[in-house]
Parts: sequence; C-alpha cells; structure tokens
Amino acid sequence: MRVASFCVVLLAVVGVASASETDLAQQRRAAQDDTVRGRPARRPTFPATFMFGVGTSAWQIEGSGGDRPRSVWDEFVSTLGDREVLEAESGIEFHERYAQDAELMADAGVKDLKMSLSWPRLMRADGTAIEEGFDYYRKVFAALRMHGIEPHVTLFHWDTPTWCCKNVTTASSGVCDGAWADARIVKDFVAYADAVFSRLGDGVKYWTTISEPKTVAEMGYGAGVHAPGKMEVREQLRVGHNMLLAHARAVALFRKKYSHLSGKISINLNSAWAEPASGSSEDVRAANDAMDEELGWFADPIYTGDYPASMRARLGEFLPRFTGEESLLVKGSTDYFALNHYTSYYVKHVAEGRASGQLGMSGKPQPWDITLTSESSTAPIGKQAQSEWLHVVPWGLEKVLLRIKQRYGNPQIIITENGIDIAERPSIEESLDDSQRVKFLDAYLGATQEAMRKGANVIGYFYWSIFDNVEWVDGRAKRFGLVYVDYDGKYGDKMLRYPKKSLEHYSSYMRGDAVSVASLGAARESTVEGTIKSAISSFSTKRQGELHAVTGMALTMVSVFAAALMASRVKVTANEDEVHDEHTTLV
Ligand code: GBH
Repeated sequence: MRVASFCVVLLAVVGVASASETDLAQQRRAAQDDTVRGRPARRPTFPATFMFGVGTSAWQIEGSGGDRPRSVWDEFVSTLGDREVLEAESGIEFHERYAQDAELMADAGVKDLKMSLSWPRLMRADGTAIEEGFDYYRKVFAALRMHGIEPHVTLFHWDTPTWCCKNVTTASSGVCDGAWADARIVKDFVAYADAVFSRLGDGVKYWTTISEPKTVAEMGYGAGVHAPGKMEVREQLRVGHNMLLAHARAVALFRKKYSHLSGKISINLNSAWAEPASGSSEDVRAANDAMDEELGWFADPIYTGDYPASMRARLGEFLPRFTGEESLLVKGSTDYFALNHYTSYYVKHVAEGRASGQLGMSGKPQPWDITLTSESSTAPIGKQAQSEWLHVVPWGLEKVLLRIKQRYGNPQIIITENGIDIAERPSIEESLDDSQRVKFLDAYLGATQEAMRKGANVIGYFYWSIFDNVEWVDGRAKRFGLVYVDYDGKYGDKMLRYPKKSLEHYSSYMRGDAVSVASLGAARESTVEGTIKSAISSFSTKRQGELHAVTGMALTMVSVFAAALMASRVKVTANEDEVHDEHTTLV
C-alpha cells in the first residue's frame, strides 16, 4: 500500500515533467544556444552517476614537511629567490593539516579528490621504497576515506626527484640534466609505479600516471620557464617521447600485475582550444595544425600509435620515432581520457618561415617555429582571468570535448582540471566573494553539458583547485582555490582556510543538486527508498501511523525537490539580464 502510493506520486511527478516536456525542451534548447554564444545555462543538469570532484597536486600543497627529499622544482625555485623558496617549503602545510583539510572538504560535499603523490617522498635513487613516505600517504588516504572522500591518484605532477638528474646545477642551462630527457628515466618511473600500486593500490578506482607531459616538455625543456629551466629544441620533443613511454610501460605493468585492483588508469593531457582567427581556409588549417599539437601530440600516439602527420611533416627528424613495439605499447594505454582544460586562443595563418609567434602559450621560441605557418593571435577571445594566459571561453571546452569524441572513438572523458584564478582583494570579504568563479563554473559546466548532449561521453569534472596553493613560479600570487588560504595570517592564524562563495556554489553540484530529470528518475527512487528504509528502521518499534507520516514526508521532499528543479530550469530562460557578444563570456 505504502509502496503503491509512493509509485503513484512518483509517476505524477514524472507525469508533470513530461507534460511540460515541450516547454522544457524549448527552454533547454534556448539555454544551450546561449551556451554556444557564450551565455551559460544557469544550473546545468547531469546524470546521477556524474562525478563532481576537486583537484590538488603534492608539490603545490604539501610543503617540505617530514624532511621531504628534494625535487627539480625545489632546485628551480632556489634560482628565483628567497620568497619562492619559502613559499615552496611551506606549501599550504597540507603535510601537517591533511586531517582538518579532509574534514573541511567533506563538509563541503567533496567525494572525489584528485591528488598527486610526491615521488621524492617515496623512492630512493637505488630503487628502494621509502616506507615513511608510504605511511604518510596511508594516513592521508585513511583520513579522506573516513570522511567518504575517494582519492583519485596521479603518480607524477612535475616534482621529479633530483636523484633522476645527472647533475644538479644552478647554471643558466637549467638545474638538472638528464631526467626526462634521458630514456633511462622510464625504468625508474616504472619501479616507482610498481611500489605505489603494491602499497597504496587497494581501493583506488582512478589513476593517472603523468600530469600534463606537454606542459613539462614545453615549459620545462623548451621555454625554460618551469623546472628544470632548459631551452632545448630537441630535448623538448624527446621529453614528451620519454613521458609517453614511461606512461605506457607503467600502464602495461598495472594491467598485468595489478588487474585484481580493478582500477582505471590514464594520463592527464592538457589541451587549450585553438580557434581559427577567420573562416579562411588557411586560418582553418593553421588552427587545425595547432590542435594537432595541443591535443594530438600526446593523444594521437595513445589512440593511433603515432604522432600527428602534420607534426611529422613540420618537425621532421626533430620528432622522435616509435619502434613497432613501442607504438603497440603506447596505443590503447588508457582506460579513459583525462583532460585538463583551461583556455582557448585564436590562430591565424602566417607565411611560411616568418612566424614570430608560437603555439605553446609561453611567449618563448618553440621548436616548430622553424617551419611554423601559424601563430596565436592577440585578438581577445574571452575575458582575461588573473593569469594572462587564461581567457574565459566556455565554448572552447565544448569544442575540445567534441574533437576528442570525434577523433578518438568517443572515449569516456573525465575533465580532470578546469579552473580560474582571481587576484586577492583588499579585504577578506571581497576575496571570498568570488562571483566570477561562480559564473565560470556554471558556464564551463554548461559547455560540458552541451558537449554531452551532442554525444561526448563525459563522466566527471574536477575543479582546479579546492585550495589556493603554490602556483609554481607564481607562488602565492595566483589564487585558483574554492577555499582562500591566509598564508601570512592577515585575518587570524597563519594558513587558516576560508571558504569562498564558489565553494558553497560548487557544493550544490557535488551534493547532487544538479542531477537531470531524466536520470533523476532512478536516482530519486533509490534516494527516497533509502530515506524511507532508514526512517523505517529507526522508527521500527513505533506505530504504523508514524511510518505513514515518515513516508509522506519523504514524498513531499521529492515533490518539492522536483518543483525546485523545474523552477531552476525556468530560471534558465528568465535570466535575460546579461547580454553578451558572440565569442565573449559573461565572466
Ligand atoms: C595546470 O596546468 C597545472 O596542472 C596546475 O598544476 C596549475 O596549478 C594550473 O594549471 C594553473 O596554472 O605562462 O603564458 O606560458 C594548466 C596548463 C600550461 C597553463 C602552461 C599555463 C603556461 C602559459 N598550463 N600554461 S604561459
């Protein structure tokens, strides 16, 4: 009887939804058109299984606590100045504060945390494991899991142990020779991966091997503005090659020796969107070549077994070759596509040999300048964030997702990083009032939803970053967090964390308030059933009448939720107050 009346009400709710289906469909189309034009849907909706997570990386948050052995990033910042050294040594003191941080995240509704492990904490040069380091991560995982947070583990996010270097120097040629430029690093990386899988592998569902091989190669070995500070045309491409091989061999090991862990593994590939500066066929081709480098440099080998033909044509013998065995090893070496995406830029064709610009956004010479026939345009493509390189272009994310779908066989995609930095303001109230980030989130999630509607198989989204943290060479100056970190103790104790407005906003996604009507049918049913069951068990000794009351209450909650959901959809079109030009955004 109870179950029957529950079904009737549920059907009624679904009925109301389908009765106004035409209206909703119209609103949705209007909202989606808006997204394409740069105006986002207010509160995009997602399948019940969609993961909403947040990201961090070891070197940016942990600090050097626990006598952490040094990485190339510690060496690199020591060439920059005392301030940089201090910032790196402190991080945000996550090494000491992880337990409270886990609690804070749990309170905000975080269930999925992307984090990296510090390779220097875990392995010695002789290939033996540092057990104290593993104990530390066991404690971190335990604290997270106690709060219902699942760690998504990245093995390497840029902090190469200095023992991988042939020499450590502060000479102008960079702080470290060898390392990723030397193929011997592959076996060290695989030994490290082996030690991690065997000691920490239990229960980890999602892994990535290397975060952004492109950034390390371009910024660290090409432009020289990241550790290890090298500017070597050939090395840059060699580094990318070695990273692909290290990744692929670690994955082969994982699949062979650790299949019982049932985890999924990938590599974090960053790609901006390169938009043709005009509709001319030359600009279109130039932008397509740019995308071959943004995305294809690493994704093509993984999905096809070789580099893009356009890169081979331009770079010739500069670009390393895979042996037949390596090509087979690299091809198919991911279980899902882990995409880091932040921004977009225009690309225009320039006459051969005269290109002064570059495709990496570094402003420094790139190897492909040699024969490059395109350059990034300075035309504004979207509002600039705190960082000069970051322009807010939600539709660029949609285009990257659809390119992945089209070119690589519609893989499952997790957006493993996406975020915006906003400068600190004069008062804490202003710094916490980050409406721009709130809009950014809705806009990029709206673009994600639009790509999904067009068939992209996106299963998760991770905002970068949960905390303000050490932004590499920019240190504490750039703030990407949903949580403000008071490094100097301006407003209380040093290093205290203060939630920004965006955390509260993103919490509603993480808690499941953005689940779509279609998929909510099932999700809501199980939630309601769960609510009723737990209510029944706790009320089990009470009278039947009270049980009916509890059931009624749960059903009311369902209807209210559904009504609220629909109301929020109506708001999508009601929101006419913001007008935006094509190719610009509200943020
Ligand atoms: C991410 O990379 C990193 O994974 C993360 O650690 C970092 O905190 C986050 O970015 C925010 O920066 O200086 O003009 O040459 C994103 C990809 C590639 C974006 C390199 C910045 C340098 C632009 N990054 N790019 S420029």
